[in-house]
Amino acid sequence: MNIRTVSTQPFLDQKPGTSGLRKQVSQFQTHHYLENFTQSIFDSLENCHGQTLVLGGDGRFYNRQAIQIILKIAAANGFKRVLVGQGGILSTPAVSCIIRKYQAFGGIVLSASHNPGGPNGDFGIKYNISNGGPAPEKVTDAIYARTKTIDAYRILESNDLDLDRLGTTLLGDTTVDVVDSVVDYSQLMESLFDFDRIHELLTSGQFSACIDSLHAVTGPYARSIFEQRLGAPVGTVQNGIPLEDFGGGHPDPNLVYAHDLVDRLYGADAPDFGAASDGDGDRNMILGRRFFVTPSDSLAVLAANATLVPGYRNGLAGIARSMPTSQASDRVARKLGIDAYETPTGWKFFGNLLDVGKATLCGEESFGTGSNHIREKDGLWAVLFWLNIVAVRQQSVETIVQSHWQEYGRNYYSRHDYESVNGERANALMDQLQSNLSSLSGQTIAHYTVKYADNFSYTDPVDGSFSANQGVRIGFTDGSRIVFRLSGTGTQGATLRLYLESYEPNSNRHHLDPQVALTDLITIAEQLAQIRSFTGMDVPTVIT
Ligand code: VG1
Ligand code: CO
Repeated sequence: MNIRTVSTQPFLDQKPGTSGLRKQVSQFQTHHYLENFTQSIFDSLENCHGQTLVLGGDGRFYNRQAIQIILKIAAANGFKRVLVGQGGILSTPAVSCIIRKYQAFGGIVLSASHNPGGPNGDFGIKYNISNGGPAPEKVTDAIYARTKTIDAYRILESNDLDLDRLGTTLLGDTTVDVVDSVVDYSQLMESLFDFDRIHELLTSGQFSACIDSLHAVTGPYARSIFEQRLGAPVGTVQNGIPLEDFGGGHPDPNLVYAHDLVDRLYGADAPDFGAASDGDGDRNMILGRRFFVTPSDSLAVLAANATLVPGYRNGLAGIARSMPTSQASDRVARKLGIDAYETPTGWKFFGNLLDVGKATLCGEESFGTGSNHIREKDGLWAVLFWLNIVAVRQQSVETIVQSHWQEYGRNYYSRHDYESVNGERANALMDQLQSNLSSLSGQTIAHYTVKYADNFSYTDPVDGSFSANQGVRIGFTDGSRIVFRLSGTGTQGATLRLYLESYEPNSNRHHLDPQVALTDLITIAEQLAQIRSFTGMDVPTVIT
């Protein structure tokens, strides 16, 4: 066995963001770039000798090459066993599932999620710990610190492995198991949901669904679960073969980027149910016939109906949401008499709450929902959850959401993204907002009175870790909110996210277009933040 120690120099831009390290493919292809980061991960772990690692990615350009490199570095660092998805394919939730099932030490997911792929697109790498969840900040901070001082990495000299053939190979002293990408995950789904009832629904001839994988990682999972196992007609899954460039699209499940699906659900002969997933399969969009379910509402509806689903029959311990996510789920928690938690953006903040059993369901406004079944958000899990509810209630998606609003009131919600903004100007906008915060409290703007204006910070109730600067929020006395933050997942310039929420208890006013219902708040946000003049943009690039 020939292990080489290669001298290297640090790259100073390897700071993980909201969800791992994301850069343009060309950056990852720079000599030593991926090697440095991988070695920095392993150097930051207690001791990887004799441990098991899970490895896979969303199939984007450079996935296979990266896997070969990481396998050889893992072997040189003493891992006893690596489980790698066939063809290099594992969705983010599947990695989480496999880490937990086989009690692995951790896992590496290769994905830049919703960012476009291909030679001119983005690539990413994230590390998950032994609970199956994203590394918490103390781990990503340690990895980042290591990337700034690293001077060598270790790599095994060996031929590339065949990633397409299932089975076991020795790589130096390390056992590499190429495993089926889907089977463990689909068994877990079957343990949670009423597959018989969903099968009945999908084969009844009375109900049709369209699942769009956007040419990304969920294709094999969706075809296996919905078409093969649950009997939905072939063709129910569209864009179901993972492509290295996602067919040139953004694998982002929202009304803008999943337009093929949206056209079908709003067209003639629309199916009853539509869903799309993102690049790495951890997020989802749910549509009914000519009806869009806001992700924040989706979390609230799943929570309110959880006991209809076998895996949650005994009820929920608590519900956690990220700060910008609407407060709709808090209302459900109140009614159920369970705790509601508010965390910073990013799934890593839910890990402790799930581990100690404080939260059962978690969600983010960015189309991510999940539960304690794994430690990641989970796109197809949410689709199955919805189908299970529809199958039990025998009602349309629209009826289910509308009756939810009747019972709880409607939290109108929208997110406005300003993408590819000049970084300095975006920071200047946030600085300016920040400096005005202290004078805002108590002020009346239009017919809104400011109740609080601050920059959100969070102390983890389980381990006490503290995270500051998680977004500027302005709350009004009637429960409405405006939130501003800069994205931590982009690779070019900055993305400003503006989140808007207002509450409407009166069911005669539940039919409005959210952009209309939120008009006043949109105007106030512009007044407070001077978005137009700072960004030079008149309108957002994406509205969800
Ligand atoms: C975005 C979303 C956040 C999500 C993150 C990773 O982060 O807002 O809710 O957890 O993406 O999701 P940001 O920092 O760009 O707002 V994924 O599916 O890209 O792993
Ligand atoms: Co994702």
